[in-house]
Amino acid sequence: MSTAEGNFILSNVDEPDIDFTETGRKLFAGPCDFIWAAVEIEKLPLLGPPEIAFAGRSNVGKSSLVNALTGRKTLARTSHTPGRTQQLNFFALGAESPNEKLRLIDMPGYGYAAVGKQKVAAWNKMMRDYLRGRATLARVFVLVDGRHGLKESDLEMMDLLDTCAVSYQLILTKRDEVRKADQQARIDATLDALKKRPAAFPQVIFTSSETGEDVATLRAAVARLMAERAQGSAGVSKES
Ligand SMILES: Nc1nc2c(ncn2[C@@H]2O[C@H](COP(=O)(O)OP(=O)(O)OP(=O)(O)O)[C@@H](O)[C@H]2O)c(=O)[nH]1
Ligand SMILES: [Mg+2]
Repeated sequence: MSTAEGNFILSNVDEPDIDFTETGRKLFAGPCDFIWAAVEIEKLPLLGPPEIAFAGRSNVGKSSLVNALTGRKTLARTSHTPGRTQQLNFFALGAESPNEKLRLIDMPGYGYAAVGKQKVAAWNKMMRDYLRGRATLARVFVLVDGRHGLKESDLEMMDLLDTCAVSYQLILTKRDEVRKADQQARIDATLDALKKRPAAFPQVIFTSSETGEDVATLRAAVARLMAERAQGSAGVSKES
């Protein structure tokens, strides 16, 4: 599936049975560095490799999941207090250019009012502008607290992504806090809510950044996405 350097071999990418777990492991096992923080939409980094962004309500576990994916504890700053992440934080996987393979973007949370209306409005605008207009954005992972399921503000985010035709996938978080007996029902209810949403990827992953449960599944989903994109652009260049 992949070489030792983590480069993708593109044959058979369309086969649903291919297991991307090992490719995903290798993709995230390399160096990963914080490269950029943006508080204004005018000051984003130049376009580079594909980007995946982590969005979700405040305190849902976005920064924790970036750390879990990359196997680090303190790459992204986390906190018990909502409103920790206050800018778009860019992390480069595979070190900086020219070896950069993928960027992870840890976003501020939505649905949190205690920082003041003006600041929330500014964050929301920046997030929306980024999500709507970033050419290299491959997928947005919308994180939802697995203990509570979808909230109104999540539906609003999904509306925005559907309207802008930005591909997104739902991740339920804090699986370790949800009784085993209730986990499948939570996944099913979330899948149900996705049915009529055109830009939603029809798979829900239920992760725990505490225990690492299903983090490998998410790595594999990202690896598959990368391989599909690489195959897509190879196809385009072949035709032109
Ligand atoms: N039990 C459990 N706690 C988690 C998990 N993921 C995150 N947390 C906790 O949830 C709190 C918020 O985590 P963050 O990763 O900072 O959340 P965030 O979505 O980045 O929050 P903002 O930056 O404020 O929007 C912290 O206390 C984490 O330890 C998880 O999988 N299980
Ligand atoms: Mg955060």
